[in-house]
Amino acid sequence: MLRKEIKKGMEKFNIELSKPNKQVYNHVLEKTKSRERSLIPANRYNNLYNINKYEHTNLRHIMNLKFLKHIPDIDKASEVIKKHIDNKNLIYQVIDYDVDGITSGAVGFLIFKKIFKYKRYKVIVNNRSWKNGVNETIINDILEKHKKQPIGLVITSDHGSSDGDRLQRLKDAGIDVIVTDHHLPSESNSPLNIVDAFVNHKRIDSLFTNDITGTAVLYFTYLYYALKQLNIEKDKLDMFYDLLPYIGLTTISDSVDMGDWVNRKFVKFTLNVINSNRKLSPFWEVVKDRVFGTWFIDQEFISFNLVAKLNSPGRIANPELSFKLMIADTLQKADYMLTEVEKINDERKQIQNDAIKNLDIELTNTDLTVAYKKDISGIQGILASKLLYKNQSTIAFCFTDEHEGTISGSARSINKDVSLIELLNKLKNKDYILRYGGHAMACGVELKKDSVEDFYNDINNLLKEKTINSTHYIIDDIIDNEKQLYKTFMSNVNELPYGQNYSQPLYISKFKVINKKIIEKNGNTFLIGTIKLVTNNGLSKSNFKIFHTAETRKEKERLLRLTDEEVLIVYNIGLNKYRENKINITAEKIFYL
Ligand SMILES: [Mn+2]
Repeated sequence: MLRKEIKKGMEKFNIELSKPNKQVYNHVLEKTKSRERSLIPANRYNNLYNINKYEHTNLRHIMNLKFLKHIPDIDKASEVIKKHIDNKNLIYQVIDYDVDGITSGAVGFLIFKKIFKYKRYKVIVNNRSWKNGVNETIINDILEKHKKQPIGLVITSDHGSSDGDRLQRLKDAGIDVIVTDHHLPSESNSPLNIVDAFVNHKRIDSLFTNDITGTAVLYFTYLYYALKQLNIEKDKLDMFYDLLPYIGLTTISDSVDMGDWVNRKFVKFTLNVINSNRKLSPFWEVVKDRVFGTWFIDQEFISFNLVAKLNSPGRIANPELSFKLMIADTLQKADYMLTEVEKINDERKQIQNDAIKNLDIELTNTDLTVAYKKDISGIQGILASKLLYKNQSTIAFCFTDEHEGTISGSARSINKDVSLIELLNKLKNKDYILRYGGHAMACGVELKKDSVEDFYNDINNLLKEKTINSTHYIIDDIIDNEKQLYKTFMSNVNELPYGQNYSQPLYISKFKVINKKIIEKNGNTFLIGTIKLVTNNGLSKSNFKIFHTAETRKEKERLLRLTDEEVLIVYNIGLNKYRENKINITAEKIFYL
């Protein structure tokens, strides 16, 4: 009868139960004997491909020539690298300023220094104010350096696939160029047929189908060189394995396809290694030192704590700091650098909180917020997500002046049905739109100065033509007894990692609120409290911790009136590391009966 009641509620609130793939379900059930565990992959995969690959291949099958040779131009790149190393030429790596870029620089530097023992290798870190990609400033800088001391080879990582014309200038100066990247090559300005090797698995002629990060592409390019040209010995290959946690870090930070068996291997390996007693690089050792409340570093810690910190210097200061932290050769240096990075991160938070209170332009209604503020370059994206909460609108854009004569902004949406990229596609012929890119939930856009109001009006008119449906939930399972909840919790842990295309499972249950605390902070409203599961035999023996963020003003007001009532909750299930490792219920949405 409880189940019937929950199902009725699901109908009323437009919640759908996922349909598991039978083949996947039966395959996993046979291995694990667990219904709860089998549901997770069966609700995410349509076939056994990734599961079979994950089960039957190990890291050794990835770290070899037979697998890596399918990445376009990887063999060509190894010949070029060999030529320049043999001639003892000066080699420069050019990296982007986000976590994937910075990490690719650290990995490149560490491989050349520690494994290849090659000293003439330098890294140039891009800066936000110079624009994205391999920009004019970087090219001019390299050409300037080249005049003083000849450079043999420039290698890009995590960018370069849209910089053909600029890289041509390096070729014209007699410098060899290898592009390693994972971004979709530009149609109009691809480096193909300009540079000596264009190592990018997103090229249309690519036979390599895994969705790996920029750091992984660079790492594989160097590993391929080591395997093919150096016939490296086992201890040196072990040193390549030691760098894998850096790949796992970027696999989490760049939100690449987490259903992909290769990415699952990287993240699983990374979490195992950094939580083991193995001696790690000073960077990882000091990161581990700062984890409080528990010894365990999980994906959540990496994305919300570590990645946020590492990105801060690139946002408001000099991204070289994060790079230096990652290559530090002593614990003291790493510790000092991490403290500096943390200071900048705190400063970034302060700037952000001040900015949201004192915006120069703020146009808002229930569907849309468009804001502008002077001098907040680098934090527009974070502010856009804060604006969603502050104004309770469906989408938000935040702009600032980054380059002369234009304003650059970031956009966020809370509703998958309102695709930002589709909206911008419809405005692409407006003369104030200069550049844009991104996807459904997050976008970047550059406008002519003083066009904020026109932009707001045009987007608003497009939104009026659309009916915005409230978010529709697809859940993994209905949970109506305590034993099932515990089994589901264990299954969630065993099926890690989650991410893009392998989302964390969602469940529905009826709970009774035992006690609650409402916290209002920086314009957000949070619920923390204790709940019990409603079962056919009354309430569960165990208490569970609940956490929830109100997304609309209406939800916030209802939360404030919440009593010890029974509610339907759509939730993720996890571990509360800060409260004696108890089961944590993170409510996506609370439905009142
Ligand atoms: Mn990247």
